[in-house]
Amino acid sequence: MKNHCESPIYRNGNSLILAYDHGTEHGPVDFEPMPKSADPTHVFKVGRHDAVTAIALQKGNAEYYRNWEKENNVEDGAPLLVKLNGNSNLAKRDDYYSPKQCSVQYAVEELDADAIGYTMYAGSLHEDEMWEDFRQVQEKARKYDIPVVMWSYPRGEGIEENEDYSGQKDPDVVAYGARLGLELGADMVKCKYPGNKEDWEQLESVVGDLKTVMSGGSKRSDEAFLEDVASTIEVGGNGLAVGRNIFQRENPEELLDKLEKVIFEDRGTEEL
Ligand code: FBP
Repeated sequence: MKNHCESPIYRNGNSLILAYDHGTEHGPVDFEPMPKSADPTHVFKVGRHDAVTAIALQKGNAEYYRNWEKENNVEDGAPLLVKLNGNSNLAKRDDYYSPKQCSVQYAVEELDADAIGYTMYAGSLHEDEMWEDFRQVQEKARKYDIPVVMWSYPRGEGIEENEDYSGQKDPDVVAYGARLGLELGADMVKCKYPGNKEDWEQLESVVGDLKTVMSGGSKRSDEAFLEDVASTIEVGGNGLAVGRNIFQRENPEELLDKLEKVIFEDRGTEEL
């Protein structure tokens, strides 16, 4: 873990990452509730909101983003986090695996990335392979001195066989995934919200000073979503990485205004 406090992906030590890799992970179905969100430039524009400290894109959209900035003289676009690996849900595999589509070198030298992201499926039959991929990514990122964000999503056969396992938001499994972020050398870990403040507090107790952000999840009401985010901040979380709860809204700016207060200005939901 390194403290990249000067990195543009942080503001007052916290982050709001606008994740837009869903076309890879889930397919265009995620854009159906808000068809204009299928147009990457619509989401790039949403990323200009002050609350957004990074936009997370796969390689192709990252190239698109940099061109869009250049062609439109955009100077206030969100810092770029290039997501190095990803997988579609079209593939048939024996267990979870997320292959790399972009190198750290390409992300930094060609795309001018401010940070990189990597999905880790600890617990999968392919864990060994992913740890080796991550080792290379992490060591290379150190050379360029940019933050490494781990999407830490433990899942796979090994975990599912455990009779106590309650699903991908199982608090023990989520906390284990967060801890692995620390142990494997990430600078920030992105975890599923286990469902309540106490469980996030438990997670915080096992990661030292590692930055943690809550993964947005499927769309819910403004109130419910803000409550979850505020809960994580209250017990030491560092913000949010969110996709659907932003781009599936007609006017995401309204929610971003509120998230800005909660994440960066230490305001409780009762003050919004
Ligand atoms: P959401 O806020 O929409 O949940 O996005 C967060 C994210 O991590 C995305 O970066 C990614 O596309 C997706 O969730 C993957 O979620 P899962 O693997 O659980 O389907």
